[in-house]
Amino acid sequence: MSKGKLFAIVTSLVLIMVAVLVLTGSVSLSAASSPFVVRMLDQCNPPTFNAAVGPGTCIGDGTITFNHFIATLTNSHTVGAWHFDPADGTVEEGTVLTLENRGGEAHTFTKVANFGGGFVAPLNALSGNPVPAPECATVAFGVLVPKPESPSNIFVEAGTTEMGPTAGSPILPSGATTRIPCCIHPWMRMEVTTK
Ligand SMILES: [Cu+2]
Repeated sequence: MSKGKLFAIVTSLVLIMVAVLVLTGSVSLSAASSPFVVRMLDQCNPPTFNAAVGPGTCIGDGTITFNHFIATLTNSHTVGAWHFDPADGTVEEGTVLTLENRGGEAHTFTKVANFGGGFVAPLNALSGNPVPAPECATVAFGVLVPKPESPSNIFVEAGTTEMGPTAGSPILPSGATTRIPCCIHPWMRMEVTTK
């Protein structure tokens, strides 16, 4: 083999290796840098919510007063400003969900078998979900007791971000659609499908 041919072969091998490194590097980089972001949103108005429910219930600069919130829930059984964004999504195995609470109140990200009520009885009643989902609450002496926090029942405080489950894990099994409500505001619902 001539020196020229050898040089050409070595050069092309090096180029292929560089290409492979760049490709695999960029693939893992894009997978790591594009988690599936779930936003938890509301528009609670701090002065009126904190006066009605208690100090620290609501922070931020939301514009929907407590009275308007209750009136809307009574009439419509839902308040649109309290929602997950997106409300549904399809994710690849290995995708890590990021839970961003951009609202002024706490919300939960809770896996349930079936949608139902949460652990706040008045909000269950007004939203037309009288029976709590067992993954949200147990009933003890007629009182709703929230289920403790766990990897499938994640409480996200206002203005904070938490790591959620990974698609393909038992919480978000592959080839299935998983139902996820907020156990405080049971009309807040989303569905995640893992490919
Ligand atoms: Cu909520």
